[in-house]
Amino acid sequence: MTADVHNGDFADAPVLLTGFEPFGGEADNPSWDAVRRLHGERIGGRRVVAERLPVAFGASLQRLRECLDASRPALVLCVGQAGGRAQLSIERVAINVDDARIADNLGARPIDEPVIGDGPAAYFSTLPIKALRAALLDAGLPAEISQTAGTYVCNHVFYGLMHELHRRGDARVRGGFIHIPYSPAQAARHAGAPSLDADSVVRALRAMVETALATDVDRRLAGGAEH
Ligand code: PCA
Repeated sequence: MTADVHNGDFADAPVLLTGFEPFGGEADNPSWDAVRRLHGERIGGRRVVAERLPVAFGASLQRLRECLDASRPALVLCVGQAGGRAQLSIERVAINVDDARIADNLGARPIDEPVIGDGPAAYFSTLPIKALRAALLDAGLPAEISQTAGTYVCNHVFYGLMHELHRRGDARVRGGFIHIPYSPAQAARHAGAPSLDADSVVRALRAMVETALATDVDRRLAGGAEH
């Protein structure tokens, strides 16, 4: 068990934002294109650190753990591309399953394996997800609560993040996962697919970081789904 990582300097702890390298034959990944633009900015009084993760089972989590050790953040938002989704998706739950439809960038294709062998079935996001959705809608940005982050590398990273924060044992440090739509340039190569431009994604991330830092208790707003 790692000791409390903050030792009293929590007030100076940064916000860690992660995005991913391209995968699945795409030239770019809009998650990295957005988070990199916030690197070094101050939001809600905290400095933003942006890092890029590989799209690979195992290696992505290894890199994330290194980023957590190096930056000792107060808040972590991991961001990934969900081609085909029409809205910013605030993920509610990470599950302990790797089940890859396509190989990752290192050629691995795990099927029905746990992310963490002795981990619990699932972790909830510790972000105030309803408050984040409300903030995005207020800002004129399309947003939804998502009940599944899938079973590919994004869910792997989300589960690993929540497991790691739980293990480190500082309940002040909150984290979660946001899926974003294709960029317009990507959607141009996928006929009919919805997209969101990078400026809107950056604005959304800023609003979510601000709101997460300012919200201790989540709001009680409907955000469920029938299927
Ligand atoms: N999206 C993938 C992995 C990397 C990314 O940006 C996913 O949704 O699992």
